[in-house]
Amino acid sequence: MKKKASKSVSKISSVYDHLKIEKKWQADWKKSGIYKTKEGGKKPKAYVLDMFPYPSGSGLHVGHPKGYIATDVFARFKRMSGFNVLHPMGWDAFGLPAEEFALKNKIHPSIAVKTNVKCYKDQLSILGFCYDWDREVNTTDPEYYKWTQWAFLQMHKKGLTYESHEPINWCPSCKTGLANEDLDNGKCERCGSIVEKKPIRQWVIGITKYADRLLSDLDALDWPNSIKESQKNWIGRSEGSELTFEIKGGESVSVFTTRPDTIFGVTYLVLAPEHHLIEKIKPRIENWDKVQSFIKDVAKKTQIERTAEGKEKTGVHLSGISAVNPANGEKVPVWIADYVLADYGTGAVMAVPAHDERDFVFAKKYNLPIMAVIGSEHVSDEKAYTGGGTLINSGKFNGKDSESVIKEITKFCNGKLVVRYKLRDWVFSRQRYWGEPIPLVHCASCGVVPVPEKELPLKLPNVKFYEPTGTGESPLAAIDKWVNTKCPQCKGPAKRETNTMPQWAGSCWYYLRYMDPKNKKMLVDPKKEKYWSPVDVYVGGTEHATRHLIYARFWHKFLYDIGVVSQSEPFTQLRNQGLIMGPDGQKMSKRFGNVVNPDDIVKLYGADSLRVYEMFMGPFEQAISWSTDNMLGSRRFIERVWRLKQKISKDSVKKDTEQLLHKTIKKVGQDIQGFSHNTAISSMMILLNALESEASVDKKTYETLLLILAPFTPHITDDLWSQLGHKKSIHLEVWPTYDESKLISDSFKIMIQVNGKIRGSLETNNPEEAFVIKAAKEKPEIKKYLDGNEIIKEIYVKNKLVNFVVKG
Ligand code: ANZ
Ligand code: ZN
Repeated sequence: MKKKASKSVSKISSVYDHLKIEKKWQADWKKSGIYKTKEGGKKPKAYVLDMFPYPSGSGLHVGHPKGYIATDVFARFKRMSGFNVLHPMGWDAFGLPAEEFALKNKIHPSIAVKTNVKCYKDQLSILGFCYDWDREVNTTDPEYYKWTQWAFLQMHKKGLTYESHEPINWCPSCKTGLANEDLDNGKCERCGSIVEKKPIRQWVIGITKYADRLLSDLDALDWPNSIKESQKNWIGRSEGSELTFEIKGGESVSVFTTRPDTIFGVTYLVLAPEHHLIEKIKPRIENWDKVQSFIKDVAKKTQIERTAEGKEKTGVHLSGISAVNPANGEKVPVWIADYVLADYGTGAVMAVPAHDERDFVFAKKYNLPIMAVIGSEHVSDEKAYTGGGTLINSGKFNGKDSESVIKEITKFCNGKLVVRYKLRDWVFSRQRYWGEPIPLVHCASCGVVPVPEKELPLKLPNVKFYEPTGTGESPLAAIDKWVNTKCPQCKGPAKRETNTMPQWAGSCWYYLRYMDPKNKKMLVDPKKEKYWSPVDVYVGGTEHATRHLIYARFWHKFLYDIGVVSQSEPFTQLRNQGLIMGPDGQKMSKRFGNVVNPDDIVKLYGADSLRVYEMFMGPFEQAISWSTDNMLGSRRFIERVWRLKQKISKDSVKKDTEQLLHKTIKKVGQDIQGFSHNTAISSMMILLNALESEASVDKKTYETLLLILAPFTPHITDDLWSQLGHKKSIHLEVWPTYDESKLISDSFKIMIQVNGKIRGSLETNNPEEAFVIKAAKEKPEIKKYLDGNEIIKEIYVKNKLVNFVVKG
């Protein structure tokens, strides 16, 4: 990469010295503090937020700053447009990757985080961002996580948390819990052993209590539809019925179904392999050995492996067990299968192979009967018919419409209508060192007791050893001095909770802390919160479509319920940047050796060129490959702006050029507002062409070009601005206004003749022949001459005249 870049550097001229200029202006901005933000004043506010990065050991590649550049342009535009702008940055630095990095390199995670943050900050500063660094936050700073812990305690007090034995991925040979990301096809990434599920005591947050609000409040948000859809699917609200099937021999089992109308088509029942009924009926299962080994096999599979479309579904018949269909009293066989999940619905399914795809495939594979109960015209041997229609083979419901009988059939079967969610409660603990300690104490006589608020932050003990314990417990469990404490209530001996919070915790509310980063008394001062909320634009990658954006919305709603924040949603508008792929079209990654480092690019071509290029590459949301050659185009554009200064004289530009200038001011403003930065740049390129074709350019026009370019190329524009004699930074100037009257004047008047005589005229700004002829014909004063006559010829003189030659 380096070699290639230095070869193309010869192609750039030394029209201007980007290294010198960029350094100078960055130092200048820092010294004068022009990007510092205060609340208050008469200006409207704009809160422009990036998803804060996780500072990894490998630093930034050119793909990372794409979103940061876009928000920087946006923030600068808003500032120039008279807004009081909050545009902060910080670090999401707890979590497994930092801990693993530290273990591998034998440095303490707190040291590694410090080094990585410094490296990230250096990389960001050379790009010329207008962050207010006085508001920087770091989730691993005790002064920050104090409030993460505080919020958790409030949830605990409101009864929103509970302890539960939740399974973790467990590698029996490494003796460690593994995140889903550490699994390689169900095996341990490190040693290749098959990973087991091991139940472990954990803290869980009852986020499902917020499912309905998380869903319904999505409607009012200005977010990409695809993200809203992902959230809807993640929450997964389903209306359906719970129906009960008797099991011969005494027990019963409930199923959740969205299609009670198909109950007469049930040909078997399926339980999740983990279903609690199995233990009870075990003595009556005639093929127990086979069943047992199947259950063991399924336990090794991940949820995705079990349910993914196209994955082969497997199951085992429970010999000797049968159930009774509540609708018609018929006996149906009972199976267990991997495609039925224990933690959705009731963990049991009534299978209707004629009308459900998964059941159909399964029935075909195991030769189970298929019974159609909807619309004889839909019956097929090839696949399930999953739509609605007229019921058949359904007893007294025959002939009725399937949709309309849902309530009636549910009642007929003694079932009930229910709402189910796919969203699960949030397992809010990790058995790791590098996370926020959960501020709870276990006391033999008082039970679970919260750490008093005045003792927060409960700091992570600073220790040398934080390797996994081998028991599945957190490394904190092995630190006796830390674990053994006094019960805050009875003062007797007690033990600290040793689970830590998950990586997602700190990012749930950081945007609130930027509003008031140094407050020692509160998470955020209500006055400041009211002033800045909500975040007006939030920008980041689509990988956060669900987890982060669900957890943060939940956390925010909780804070809203306890009166900490004033609005029920945190992020009004969301925009996602598309990835920048490597020059080879693959995802940029060390593994593919296609990583382009922004430091190299900035050194060779300048931050301003990089910024223009990344914004010009294509639509913001689109993924696109990096090309250093194309980047040179952006560099040349900037150089041309630099050179244009030599053309400044007293003579003003031509009228068309002036019109184009006003059009461009309007378009660039609108485009930045709409995150269409690429089209904003292309319209400035068109303007630049026009200015270059002028014999000379007046100072005012040149300055206007600099002003609208300033958000994109902050260094060179500030430099040229000061060269023109201005004392104040261009970034404190006001966004230029355009003259609406100058825009309308592009319309022209076209005379309309019939047989050479003027009969009317047309005012338009569309010069196209087909449009003009049609519009002319439709004018009533012309129509009366044309009606009933044959038009022999239509003559159009562009922008001037139309003549209809008619016979008669
Ligand atoms: C019978 C039926 C007939 C179904 C039919 C569908 C079509 P959603 O929309 O995702 O909520 N189901 C229920 N619990 C399940 C579990 N634990 N694991 C796997 N599948 C489960 O899906 C609800 C449908 O998914 C339910 O409706 C059930 O199959 C299945 F023509 O019941 B249905
Ligand atoms: Zn106690």
